[in-house]
Amino acid sequence: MKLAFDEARKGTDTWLNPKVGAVIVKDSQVLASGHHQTFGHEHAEINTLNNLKNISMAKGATIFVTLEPCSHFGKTPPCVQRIVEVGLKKVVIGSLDPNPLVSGHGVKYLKDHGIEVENLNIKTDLNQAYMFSFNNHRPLVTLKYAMTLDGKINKFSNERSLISNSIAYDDAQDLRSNNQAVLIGENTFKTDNPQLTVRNKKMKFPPVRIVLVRDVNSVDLSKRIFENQAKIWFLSETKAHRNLPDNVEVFVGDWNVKNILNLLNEKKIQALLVEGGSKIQSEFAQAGMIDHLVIYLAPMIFGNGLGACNGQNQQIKTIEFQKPKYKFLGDNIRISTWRKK
Ligand code: AOF
Ligand code: ZN
Repeated sequence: MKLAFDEARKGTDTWLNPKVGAVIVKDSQVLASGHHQTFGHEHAEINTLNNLKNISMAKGATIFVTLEPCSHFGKTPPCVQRIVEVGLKKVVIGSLDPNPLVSGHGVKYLKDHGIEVENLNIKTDLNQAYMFSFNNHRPLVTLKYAMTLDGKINKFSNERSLISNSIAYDDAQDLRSNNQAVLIGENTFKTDNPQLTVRNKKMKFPPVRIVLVRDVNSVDLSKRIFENQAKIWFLSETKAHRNLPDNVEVFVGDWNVKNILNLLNEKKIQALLVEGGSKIQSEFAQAGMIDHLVIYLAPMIFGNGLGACNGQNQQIKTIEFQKPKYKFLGDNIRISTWRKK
């Protein structure tokens, strides 16, 4: 199973699908291994069976697969059918699949067809957001900001301040690439003018760039976000009555945190990165909707400016986090922590 997990981690473009790996074993010999590589393509079990020298070798063998094999027709046919067809004798799984289309049904199908199934019930971080979003019906929320030693994220509210060094900046790109959506508020959109893209690696499924705006009709179309083809979603209070680029979608509504997370859940977004600014950060904090916090601390003080969460509400409940981890990135420090359970 350890080999199967090592395989699973090789999947780079699985996007909304879990990372899954598998290994086929007979007479204590590893006959083949494989993983799910790309969203919409073959699942781990199928790739592993295809890696056998000869498909007849599957007869009587055991497959170790990190997640319960699927039993539904999705973008690919059910893996359980193929497992039965090729005559595998036993299936050892890392854990059940939380996807309600599959959960428990995969195991039942296999058992109903005379296949021995063992569930090792392994808890891992491998598909953390995938598991979290099915179990909590909302995406896992990471809040990220760069901060000075006096707790400021900006010197003035209408001008961009440089805080992070280039190593911290690169690290934040990796963080973006681990999320399926990146969210900013209107003020950050206007003053920081970010592209919100992942620039340090090629991604088949780059994160959707979400901007909260009062009125999508007043958005300046010369902003840098429009220089890139990755999807853009505007969450606006008013309907668009203008032509927008093809990669733009507009959602109209009252965009409080609860409604934002409901929309993203409907859109199957499993991991959301909130990237500022101060007002939106405060709103997520007030709603108690921060699961993971990443802070880049820079050795400077502004002596003035906007705090990480500047809200109006006087009655916010304190959100407690676990003992933080830290890492030096040059002269900056990355602090990361998970919400206390
Ligand atoms: C497996 N092995 O390697 C993966 C599974 O649309 P589809 O056909 O690609 O199905 C996607 C769903 O299949 C996904 O939500 C999850 O429940 C399961 N993923 N299952 O047996 C795999 N990636
Ligand atoms: Zn499958």
